[in-house]
Amino acid sequence: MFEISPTTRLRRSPFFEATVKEGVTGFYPYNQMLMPTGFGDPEAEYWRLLNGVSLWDVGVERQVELTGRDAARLAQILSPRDLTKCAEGQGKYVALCNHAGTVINDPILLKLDDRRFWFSIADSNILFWSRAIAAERGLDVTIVEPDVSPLAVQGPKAEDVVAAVFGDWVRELKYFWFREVEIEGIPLMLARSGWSKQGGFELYLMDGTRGTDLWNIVREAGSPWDIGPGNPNSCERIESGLLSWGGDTDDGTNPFEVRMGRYVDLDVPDDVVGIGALRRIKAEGPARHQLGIVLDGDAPQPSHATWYDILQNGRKVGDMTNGVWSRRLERNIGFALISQACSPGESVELAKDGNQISAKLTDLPYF
Ligand code: THG
Repeated sequence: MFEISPTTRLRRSPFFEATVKEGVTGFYPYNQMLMPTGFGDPEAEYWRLLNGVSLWDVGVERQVELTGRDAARLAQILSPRDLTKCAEGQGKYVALCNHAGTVINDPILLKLDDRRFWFSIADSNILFWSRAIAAERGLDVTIVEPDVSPLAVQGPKAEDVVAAVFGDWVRELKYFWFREVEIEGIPLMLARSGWSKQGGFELYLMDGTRGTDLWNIVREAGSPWDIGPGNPNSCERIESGLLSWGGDTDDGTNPFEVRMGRYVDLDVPDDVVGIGALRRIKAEGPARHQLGIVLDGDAPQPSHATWYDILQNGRKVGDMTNGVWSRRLERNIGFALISQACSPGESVELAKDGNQISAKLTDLPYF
């Protein structure tokens, strides 16, 4: 037996105490923080997200804040998506790429105003990356990780709960737009977003001392709809086709390979990092694409902790990057990062723990 030794290297979210009180059963590290991974009843947590409303500590989605005269310029230099039409109070899903066109993070960009932006990041260090690019380009911008921690309210009843707390105006808030609000003296940004396709909001808490207070306010307001704790749900997100950067991508994955081509504008200025490589990749045609893969058999497979080879006619053609027992399809489903030569409808074999499992490629999303 061993334990994780006490360390400041695994930071706690402002909602940590609240999740412990709720009976959190596991964590994994994400952005050098502890990310809750369950509350002991995966079945109930899944159906609550699909039919009701679920409350998630996603404080690990750290913000990288750009402030200053060149903040907008730097945001564009880092994102191969045209940001000229991004309005104040609007968010955009972007693929940050390196000079080779490899996706190094897939944050939501929030435009607070012309001189202030947040990248709400996935699990890689964009603080160092953006500081390095800003310094090399001589830009006038300050880059910090602010005291901001998202709390997600997800599910078909999320709107009722968030409206009960903040008012009916939230029902008019458009997808990925946000507004600054306060509740009981707690400052936050309220956005319509979240890593599920069941609808919902994210409350970007802007005072890390008030995490438990905010959790309790939403928890109590949600009791008529039977709100309960949850976390980003791997089953729902695979069924819905949502990408997990670092889980479904490797050190050579470009946006076109993982269905992010629609977030790449090839005519952004030439100083955007990676745009030259992306134009070249687009012209030559990317090597792989992302498809669904459905395994034969109706018994749940153990969860993934590694990629598995996908074979066709005995040759490796790709990897199954993530897989899960789909409670709606009652099949093991997953994502395939696979040669462009393979298409939906084709049969493949999955090499898993010494066995070969027959499988079929499908389109994404599943729902
Ligand atoms: N919310 C916030 N920050 C985040 C995430 C989040 N940071 C890390 C991670 N999640 C970033 N990755 C994603 C991936 C997908 C989506 C959002 C963040 C997403 N995608 C939709 C889709 O693919 O269908 C919609 C994208 C669009 O059309 O614009 O929502 O969840 N704060």
